[in-house]
Amino acid sequence: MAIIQEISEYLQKGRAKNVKALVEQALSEGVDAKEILNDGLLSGMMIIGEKFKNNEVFVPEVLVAARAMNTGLTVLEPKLAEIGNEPVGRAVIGTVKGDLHDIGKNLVAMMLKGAGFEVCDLGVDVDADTFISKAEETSADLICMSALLTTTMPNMKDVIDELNNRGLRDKYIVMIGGAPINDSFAKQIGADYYTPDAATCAETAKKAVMEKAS
Ligand code: B1M
Repeated sequence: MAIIQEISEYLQKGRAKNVKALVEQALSEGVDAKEILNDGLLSGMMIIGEKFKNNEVFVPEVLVAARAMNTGLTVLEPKLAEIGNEPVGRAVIGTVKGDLHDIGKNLVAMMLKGAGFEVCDLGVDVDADTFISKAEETSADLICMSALLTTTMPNMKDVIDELNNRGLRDKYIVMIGGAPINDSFAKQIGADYYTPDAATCAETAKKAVMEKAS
């Protein structure tokens, strides 16, 4: 089996140690770092994302796969920095003010990373100013917000209102999600996209960034 394929398959099984060893071996054999990233790590993570979307795997499997991906990325990062690998885009992500739920948000962050985004995770209980300041500071393309409580959903609108107040609304693609969120709420508050799960969020984010750039 080609080493790249092996990396993808061990990643899908969440075998971080094997992924690390194989990435090191591939680099020492002269395999291109971008090929290891795109066809090994990211493609493995996209397969897991698709299976998660189709209920073929569940949260624990995604978490161990993401951990394996991060282990592989740690080995690869110095090489990627040397060759100046550009991310697909940059995202800031957080759970909105007043809300401490972070399991779904973490999954979305991992999937975005798995899709090739540079992700700045702001954590939980994030206010509008923090979302916007960090987006400005990191030259983000996307502002991604998660909410799990009906009482904190309105805080997503505060971020969008504040973007409008600062004349920055058009600069960012705003994506929202979380169990109580739906498409009509996204339209109502002026978000660009609602997506129901982490894998769809990553796919949509990729398309949205490409569309905006074209
Ligand atoms: Co809370 N909680 N909780 N809780 N909790 C819910 C959400 C609740 C539905 C439970 C219930 O009553 N049945 C309920 C909300 C009711 C409502 O508002 N309608 C609730 C409540 C009331 C509360 C407290 C108020 C309870 C209390 O203290 N009285 C309190 C609030 C604290 C606060 O936030 N201020 C509270 C606290 C907690 C814990 C701390 C105990 C814990 C959180 C631990 C943590 O996150 N680190 C917790 C948990 C675990 C839950 C449940 C059981 C599970 C949530 C979860 O992690 N799901 C939840 C009930 C439930 O949902 N069944 C519940 C798994 C996760 C993978 O799914 O986050 O939906 P989810 O993410 C999905 C999608 O929504 C989507 O992708 C993920 C899947 O791919 N997604 C996005 C998420 N963000 C996205 C962003 C995107 C796109 C997609 O774009 C940017």
